Amino acid sequence: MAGEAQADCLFCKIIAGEVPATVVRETDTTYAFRDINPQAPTHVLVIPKVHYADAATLAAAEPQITADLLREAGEVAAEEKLESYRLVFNTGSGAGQTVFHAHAHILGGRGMQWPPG
Ligand code: IU
Repeated sequence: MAGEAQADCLFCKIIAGEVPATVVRETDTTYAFRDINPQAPTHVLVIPKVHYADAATLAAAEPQITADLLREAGEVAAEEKLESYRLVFNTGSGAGQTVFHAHAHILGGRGMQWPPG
């Protein structure tokens, strides 16, 4: 059912402590941890503890948790002392989404190009 932990979901396993991750912050509704394959000096993922496949699906079902997630992204950026950063929600495999549990990438600590590749 939407929102419930999925046995085959990597990020649900991270939340459950079944797959290791370097935790940066945790709240009642969100979890932030360092990306295992960082694409910038700072690369943190913020995820909701409830399972939804992508950010838009999460937002439609859980607007408060979506707001929590965005606020937490800002808290991570502040703690990591990022003056500027990129917040990315890859949505769909064509856009590079590989884990189908909603997540925000926080990327910072280097210059960024626009448009992204
Ligand atoms: P994507 O937007 O779905 O491609 O992002 C998934 C991210 O999850 C990607 O950057 C991976 O490096 C990251 N990741 C991780 O942090 N820990 C893991 O155990 C695995 C993937 I597998």
